[in-house]
Amino acid sequence: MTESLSINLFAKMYRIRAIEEAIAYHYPEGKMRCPVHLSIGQELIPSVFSEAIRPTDFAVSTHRGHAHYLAKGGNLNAMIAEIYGKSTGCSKGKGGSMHLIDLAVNFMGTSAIVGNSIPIGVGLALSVQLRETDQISCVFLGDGAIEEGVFYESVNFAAVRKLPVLFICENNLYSVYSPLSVRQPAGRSIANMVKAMGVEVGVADGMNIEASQGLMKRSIERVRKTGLPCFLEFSTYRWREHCGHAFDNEIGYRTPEEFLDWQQKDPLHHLEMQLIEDLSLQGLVMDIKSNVMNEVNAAFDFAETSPFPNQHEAYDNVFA
Ligand SMILES: Cc1ncc(C[n+]2csc(CCOP(=O)(O)OP(=O)(O)O)c2C)c(N)n1
Repeated sequence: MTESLSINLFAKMYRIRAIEEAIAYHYPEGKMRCPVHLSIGQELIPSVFSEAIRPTDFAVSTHRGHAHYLAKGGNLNAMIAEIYGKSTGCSKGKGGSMHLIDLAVNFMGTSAIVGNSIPIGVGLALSVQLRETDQISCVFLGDGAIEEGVFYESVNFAAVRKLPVLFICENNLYSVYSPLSVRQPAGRSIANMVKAMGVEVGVADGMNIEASQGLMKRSIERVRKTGLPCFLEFSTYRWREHCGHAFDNEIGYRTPEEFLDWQQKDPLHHLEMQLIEDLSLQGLVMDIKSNVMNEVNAAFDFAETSPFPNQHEAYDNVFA
Protein backbone atom coordinates (compact mmCIF):
# COMPACT_ATOMS: atom_id res chain seq x y z
CA MET A 1 0.00 0.00 0.00
CA THR A 2 1.38 3.44 -0.87
CA GLU A 3 2.06 6.04 1.82
CA SER A 4 -0.63 8.34 0.46
CA LEU A 5 -3.23 5.56 0.51
CA SER A 6 -2.32 4.75 4.12
CA ILE A 7 -2.73 8.42 5.05
CA ASN A 8 -6.05 8.70 3.22
CA LEU A 9 -7.43 5.55 4.83
CA PHE A 10 -6.32 6.66 8.27
CA ALA A 11 -8.00 10.05 7.78
CA LYS A 12 -11.22 8.41 6.59
CA MET A 13 -11.37 5.82 9.36
CA TYR A 14 -10.49 8.36 12.02
CA ARG A 15 -13.14 10.81 10.80
CA ILE A 16 -15.90 8.20 10.83
CA ARG A 17 -14.92 7.00 14.30
CA ALA A 18 -14.58 10.51 15.72
CA ILE A 19 -18.04 11.45 14.45
CA GLU A 20 -19.61 8.35 15.96
CA GLU A 21 -17.69 8.75 19.23
CA ALA A 22 -19.04 12.31 19.41
CA ILE A 23 -22.59 11.03 18.87
CA ALA A 24 -22.03 8.50 21.69
CA TYR A 25 -20.62 11.23 23.93
CA HIS A 26 -23.52 13.65 23.40
CA TYR A 27 -26.30 11.05 23.28
CA PRO A 28 -26.97 10.95 27.05
CA GLU A 29 -27.74 14.70 26.95
CA GLY A 30 -31.15 13.64 25.62
CA LYS A 31 -31.21 15.99 22.64
CA MET A 32 -30.96 13.23 20.02
CA ARG A 33 -34.45 11.79 20.36
CA CYS A 34 -34.01 8.92 17.92
CA PRO A 35 -32.37 5.49 18.21
CA VAL A 36 -28.73 5.39 17.05
CA HIS A 37 -26.93 2.32 15.73
CA LEU A 38 -23.20 3.00 15.86
CA SER A 39 -20.67 1.14 13.74
CA ILE A 40 -17.60 1.94 15.82
CA GLY A 41 -15.18 -0.91 15.10
CA GLN A 42 -16.46 -1.42 11.54
CA GLU A 43 -14.85 1.66 9.91
CA LEU A 44 -12.44 -0.06 7.56
CA ILE A 45 -15.08 -1.23 5.09
CA PRO A 46 -16.74 2.17 4.47
CA SER A 47 -13.29 3.75 4.32
CA VAL A 48 -11.96 1.46 1.57
CA PHE A 49 -15.30 1.92 -0.19
CA SER A 50 -14.88 5.67 -0.03
CA GLU A 51 -11.44 5.44 -1.65
CA ALA A 52 -12.76 3.56 -4.69
CA ILE A 53 -16.27 4.86 -5.32
CA ARG A 54 -17.32 7.83 -7.48
CA PRO A 55 -19.77 10.56 -6.44
CA THR A 56 -21.95 9.61 -9.42
CA ASP A 57 -22.34 5.99 -8.26
CA PHE A 58 -25.40 5.11 -6.17
CA ALA A 59 -25.42 3.71 -2.65
CA VAL A 60 -28.07 2.69 -0.12
CA SER A 61 -27.69 1.42 3.42
CA THR A 62 -29.35 0.26 6.61
CA HIS A 63 -30.24 1.30 10.17
CA ARG A 64 -26.46 1.27 10.84
CA GLY A 65 -25.74 3.71 8.03
CA HIS A 66 -23.83 6.73 9.39
CA ALA A 67 -20.48 5.46 8.13
CA HIS A 68 -21.81 4.63 4.67
CA TYR A 69 -23.45 8.05 4.28
CA LEU A 70 -20.19 9.73 5.31
CA ALA A 71 -18.06 7.45 3.12
CA LYS A 72 -20.18 8.31 0.07
CA GLY A 73 -19.55 11.99 0.77
CA GLY A 74 -22.79 12.79 2.59
CA ASN A 75 -22.94 16.20 4.25
CA LEU A 76 -21.85 15.94 7.90
CA ASN A 77 -23.77 18.96 9.18
CA ALA A 78 -26.99 17.66 7.62
CA MET A 79 -26.45 14.24 9.23
CA ILE A 80 -25.89 15.53 12.74
CA ALA A 81 -28.78 18.00 12.40
CA GLU A 82 -31.00 15.11 11.27
CA ILE A 83 -30.11 13.11 14.36
CA TYR A 84 -31.01 16.19 16.42
CA GLY A 85 -34.38 16.36 14.63
CA LYS A 86 -33.67 19.80 13.17
CA SER A 87 -35.13 21.27 9.98
CA THR A 88 -31.61 21.60 8.50
CA GLY A 89 -31.23 17.80 8.67
CA CYS A 90 -30.91 15.71 5.55
CA SER A 91 -34.50 14.44 5.98
CA LYS A 92 -35.66 17.81 7.35
CA GLY A 93 -35.48 16.44 10.89
CA LYS A 94 -38.24 13.87 10.35
CA GLY A 95 -36.19 10.73 9.78
CA GLY A 96 -33.50 10.65 12.43
CA SER A 97 -30.40 8.53 12.40
CA MET A 98 -31.95 5.69 10.39
CA HIS A 99 -33.17 7.82 7.46
CA LEU A 100 -30.12 9.43 5.93
CA ILE A 101 -30.01 10.67 2.37
CA ASP A 102 -27.83 13.00 0.32
CA LEU A 103 -28.91 13.26 -3.30
CA ALA A 104 -25.95 15.55 -4.09
CA VAL A 105 -23.64 12.51 -3.85
CA ASN A 106 -26.19 9.86 -4.92
CA PHE A 107 -26.50 8.41 -1.44
CA MET A 108 -30.11 7.38 -1.97
CA GLY A 109 -31.23 6.49 1.52
CA THR A 110 -31.15 4.21 4.53
CA SER A 111 -33.99 2.30 6.12
CA ALA A 112 -34.99 1.15 9.59
CA ILE A 113 -36.59 -1.98 8.13
CA VAL A 114 -34.00 -4.73 7.77
CA GLY A 115 -33.63 -5.64 4.09
CA ASN A 116 -35.78 -2.75 2.88
CA SER A 117 -33.09 -0.88 1.01
CA ILE A 118 -31.80 -3.97 -0.87
CA PRO A 119 -34.40 -3.88 -3.69
CA ILE A 120 -34.05 -0.10 -3.89
CA GLY A 121 -30.33 -0.52 -4.62
CA VAL A 122 -31.12 -3.16 -7.24
CA GLY A 123 -33.73 -0.85 -8.78
CA LEU A 124 -31.12 1.88 -9.00
CA ALA A 125 -28.86 -0.58 -10.84
CA LEU A 126 -31.73 -1.30 -13.26
CA SER A 127 -32.02 2.44 -13.89
CA VAL A 128 -28.29 2.53 -14.67
CA GLN A 129 -28.74 -0.28 -17.18
CA LEU A 130 -31.74 1.41 -18.83
CA ARG A 131 -29.98 4.78 -19.02
CA GLU A 132 -26.74 3.12 -20.22
CA THR A 133 -24.44 5.10 -17.93
CA ASP A 134 -21.21 3.83 -16.35
CA GLN A 135 -22.50 4.15 -12.79
CA ILE A 136 -22.74 1.28 -10.34
CA SER A 137 -25.15 0.81 -7.44
CA CYS A 138 -23.93 -0.31 -4.01
CA VAL A 139 -26.06 -1.96 -1.35
CA PHE A 140 -24.73 -2.10 2.21
CA LEU A 141 -26.31 -4.80 4.34
CA GLY A 142 -25.68 -6.75 7.52
CA ASP A 143 -25.58 -10.52 7.96
CA GLY A 144 -29.08 -10.33 9.51
CA ALA A 145 -30.52 -9.02 6.23
CA ILE A 146 -29.47 -12.26 4.52
CA GLU A 147 -32.37 -13.85 6.43
CA GLU A 148 -34.98 -11.66 4.71
CA GLY A 149 -36.79 -13.09 1.69
CA VAL A 150 -36.34 -9.86 -0.24
CA PHE A 151 -32.59 -10.46 -0.24
CA TYR A 152 -32.97 -13.60 -2.38
CA GLU A 153 -35.46 -12.01 -4.74
CA SER A 154 -33.18 -9.03 -5.19
CA VAL A 155 -29.99 -11.05 -5.77
CA ASN A 156 -31.83 -13.32 -8.19
CA PHE A 157 -33.25 -10.36 -10.11
CA ALA A 158 -29.79 -8.75 -10.28
CA ALA A 159 -28.31 -12.03 -11.57
CA VAL A 160 -31.03 -12.65 -14.17
CA ARG A 161 -31.07 -9.07 -15.44
CA LYS A 162 -27.26 -8.72 -15.23
CA LEU A 163 -27.34 -5.52 -13.19
CA PRO A 164 -24.32 -3.45 -12.10
CA VAL A 165 -24.87 -3.81 -8.37
CA LEU A 166 -22.32 -4.40 -5.63
CA PHE A 167 -23.73 -5.98 -2.46
CA ILE A 168 -21.46 -5.22 0.52
CA CYS A 169 -22.28 -7.44 3.48
CA GLU A 170 -20.74 -6.38 6.79
CA ASN A 171 -20.86 -9.62 8.73
CA ASN A 172 -20.49 -8.56 12.38
CA LEU A 173 -21.69 -12.00 13.58
CA TYR A 174 -24.85 -10.77 15.33
CA SER A 175 -28.39 -9.79 14.51
CA VAL A 176 -29.19 -7.73 17.62
CA TYR A 177 -28.23 -10.37 20.26
CA SER A 178 -28.55 -13.50 18.11
CA PRO A 179 -25.29 -14.99 16.82
CA LEU A 180 -25.15 -16.60 13.41
CA SER A 181 -25.05 -20.03 15.10
CA VAL A 182 -28.73 -19.78 16.13
CA ARG A 183 -29.83 -18.29 12.82
CA GLN A 184 -28.15 -20.40 10.16
CA PRO A 185 -26.94 -24.01 9.90
CA ALA A 186 -23.43 -24.68 11.17
CA GLY A 187 -20.72 -24.29 8.58
CA ARG A 188 -22.77 -22.27 6.09
CA SER A 189 -20.85 -19.62 4.21
CA ILE A 190 -23.01 -16.65 3.24
CA ALA A 191 -20.75 -15.92 0.28
CA ASN A 192 -20.92 -19.52 -1.01
CA MET A 193 -24.69 -19.48 -0.73
CA VAL A 194 -24.84 -16.34 -2.87
CA LYS A 195 -22.34 -17.81 -5.33
CA ALA A 196 -24.74 -20.70 -5.85
CA MET A 197 -27.26 -18.12 -7.09
CA GLY A 198 -24.91 -17.31 -9.95
CA VAL A 199 -23.29 -14.16 -8.62
CA GLU A 200 -19.56 -13.49 -8.37
CA VAL A 201 -18.52 -13.27 -4.71
CA GLY A 202 -15.53 -12.10 -2.69
CA VAL A 203 -14.62 -12.56 0.95
CA ALA A 204 -12.19 -10.56 3.10
CA ASP A 205 -11.17 -10.07 6.69
CA GLY A 206 -12.70 -6.68 7.41
CA MET A 207 -9.93 -5.96 9.94
CA ASN A 208 -7.19 -6.49 7.35
CA ILE A 209 -6.47 -3.21 5.57
CA GLU A 210 -4.72 -4.49 2.45
CA ALA A 211 -7.12 -7.41 1.91
CA SER A 212 -10.22 -5.22 2.33
CA GLN A 213 -8.86 -2.38 0.22
CA GLY A 214 -7.79 -4.70 -2.58
CA LEU A 215 -11.07 -6.61 -2.71
CA MET A 216 -13.20 -3.46 -2.63
CA LYS A 217 -11.22 -1.71 -5.35
CA ARG A 218 -11.12 -4.74 -7.67
CA SER A 219 -14.81 -5.43 -7.17
CA ILE A 220 -15.95 -1.87 -7.86
CA GLU A 221 -13.84 -1.85 -11.03
CA ARG A 222 -15.19 -5.25 -12.04
CA VAL A 223 -18.86 -4.30 -11.63
CA ARG A 224 -18.25 -1.10 -13.58
CA LYS A 225 -16.45 -2.92 -16.40
CA THR A 226 -18.70 -5.98 -16.72
CA GLY A 227 -22.03 -4.51 -15.61
CA LEU A 228 -22.59 -7.72 -13.64
CA PRO A 229 -23.56 -8.05 -9.96
CA CYS A 230 -21.05 -8.94 -7.28
CA PHE A 231 -21.44 -9.83 -3.60
CA LEU A 232 -18.79 -9.11 -0.96
CA GLU A 233 -18.69 -10.45 2.58
CA PHE A 234 -16.43 -8.73 5.11
CA SER A 235 -16.00 -10.07 8.63
CA THR A 236 -16.16 -7.26 11.17
CA TYR A 237 -17.36 -6.43 14.69
CA ARG A 238 -19.35 -3.68 16.36
CA TRP A 239 -17.95 -2.48 19.67
CA ARG A 240 -20.97 -0.69 21.13
CA GLU A 241 -24.42 -2.02 21.97
CA HIS A 242 -26.73 -2.93 19.08
CA CYS A 243 -28.75 0.26 19.53
CA GLY A 244 -27.60 3.16 21.67
CA HIS A 245 -24.42 4.84 22.82
CA ALA A 246 -23.22 2.42 25.51
CA PHE A 247 -21.50 -0.95 25.72
CA ASP A 248 -23.53 -4.10 26.37
CA ASN A 249 -20.94 -6.79 26.97
CA GLU A 250 -22.28 -7.53 30.43
CA ILE A 251 -25.67 -8.82 29.27
CA GLY A 252 -24.20 -12.14 28.22
CA TYR A 253 -24.74 -12.60 24.49
CA ARG A 254 -21.01 -12.26 23.75
CA THR A 255 -17.97 -12.94 25.88
CA PRO A 256 -15.45 -10.35 27.10
CA GLU A 257 -12.71 -12.48 25.46
CA GLU A 258 -14.39 -12.31 22.06
CA PHE A 259 -14.84 -8.54 22.38
CA LEU A 260 -11.21 -7.93 23.41
CA ASP A 261 -9.93 -10.22 20.70
CA TRP A 262 -11.69 -8.15 18.02
CA GLN A 263 -10.70 -4.86 19.62
CA GLN A 264 -7.06 -5.86 19.45
CA LYS A 265 -7.36 -6.20 15.68
CA ASP A 266 -8.55 -2.59 15.32
CA PRO A 267 -7.21 -1.46 11.92
CA LEU A 268 -7.47 2.23 12.85
CA HIS A 269 -5.12 1.75 15.78
CA HIS A 270 -2.70 -0.36 13.75
CA LEU A 271 -2.63 2.15 10.91
CA GLU A 272 -2.00 5.02 13.33
CA MET A 273 0.92 3.13 14.87
CA GLN A 274 2.30 2.43 11.40
CA LEU A 275 2.09 6.09 10.38
CA ILE A 276 3.78 7.23 13.59
CA GLU A 277 6.35 4.51 14.19
CA ASP A 278 7.28 3.26 10.72
CA LEU A 279 6.76 6.41 8.68
CA SER A 280 7.46 9.05 11.38
CA LEU A 281 4.31 10.97 10.48
CA GLN A 282 3.34 12.00 14.00
CA GLY A 283 2.80 15.65 13.03
CA LEU A 284 0.55 14.71 10.13
CA VAL A 285 -1.51 12.37 12.32
CA MET A 286 -2.00 15.19 14.85
CA ASP A 287 -3.05 17.60 12.09
CA ILE A 288 -5.57 15.11 10.71
CA LYS A 289 -7.03 14.60 14.17
CA SER A 290 -7.33 18.27 15.00
CA ASN A 291 -8.91 19.11 11.62
CA VAL A 292 -11.47 16.35 12.13
CA MET A 293 -12.26 17.49 15.66
CA ASN A 294 -12.84 21.06 14.42
CA GLU A 295 -15.17 19.75 11.74
CA VAL A 296 -17.04 17.55 14.22
CA ASN A 297 -17.45 20.34 16.76
CA ALA A 298 -18.73 22.68 14.05
CA ALA A 299 -21.29 20.07 12.98
CA PHE A 300 -22.62 19.70 16.52
CA ASP A 301 -22.79 23.50 16.88
CA PHE A 302 -24.71 23.65 13.60
CA ALA A 303 -27.17 21.03 14.83
CA GLU A 304 -27.61 22.67 18.23
CA THR A 305 -28.27 26.12 16.77
CA SER A 306 -30.53 24.98 13.92
CA PRO A 307 -34.30 25.39 14.31
CA PHE A 308 -36.77 22.55 14.80
CA PRO A 309 -39.23 22.00 11.91
CA ASN A 310 -42.45 24.01 12.06
CA GLN A 311 -45.44 22.13 13.44
CA HIS A 312 -47.52 22.86 10.33
CA GLU A 313 -44.94 20.99 8.20
CA ALA A 314 -45.46 17.74 10.12
CA TYR A 315 -47.11 15.94 7.21
CA ASP A 316 -45.14 17.51 4.34
CA ASN A 317 -43.02 15.03 2.36
CA VAL A 318 -44.35 12.08 4.34
CA PHE A 319 -45.21 9.22 2.02
CA ALA A 320 -46.24 6.42 4.38
C1 LIG B 1 -37.95 -6.45 8.97
C2 LIG B 1 -37.32 -6.18 10.31
N1 LIG B 1 -37.21 -7.19 11.18
C3 LIG B 1 -36.63 -6.97 12.39
C4 LIG B 1 -36.17 -5.72 12.72
C5 LIG B 1 -35.49 -5.48 14.07
N2 LIG B 1 -34.05 -5.33 13.83
C6 LIG B 1 -33.47 -4.12 13.79
S1 LIG B 1 -31.83 -4.21 13.49
C7 LIG B 1 -31.86 -5.88 13.46
C8 LIG B 1 -30.59 -6.68 13.26
C9 LIG B 1 -30.07 -6.65 11.91
O1 LIG B 1 -28.84 -7.32 11.90
P1 LIG B 1 -27.83 -7.08 10.73
O2 LIG B 1 -28.57 -6.98 9.43
O3 LIG B 1 -26.79 -8.13 10.83
O4 LIG B 1 -27.23 -5.64 11.02
P2 LIG B 1 -26.40 -5.12 12.28
O5 LIG B 1 -27.40 -4.53 13.23
O6 LIG B 1 -25.65 -6.28 12.85
O7 LIG B 1 -25.50 -4.08 11.71
C10 LIG B 1 -33.16 -6.36 13.66
C11 LIG B 1 -33.53 -7.79 13.69
C12 LIG B 1 -36.34 -4.68 11.78
N3 LIG B 1 -35.91 -3.43 12.02
N4 LIG B 1 -36.88 -4.95 10.58
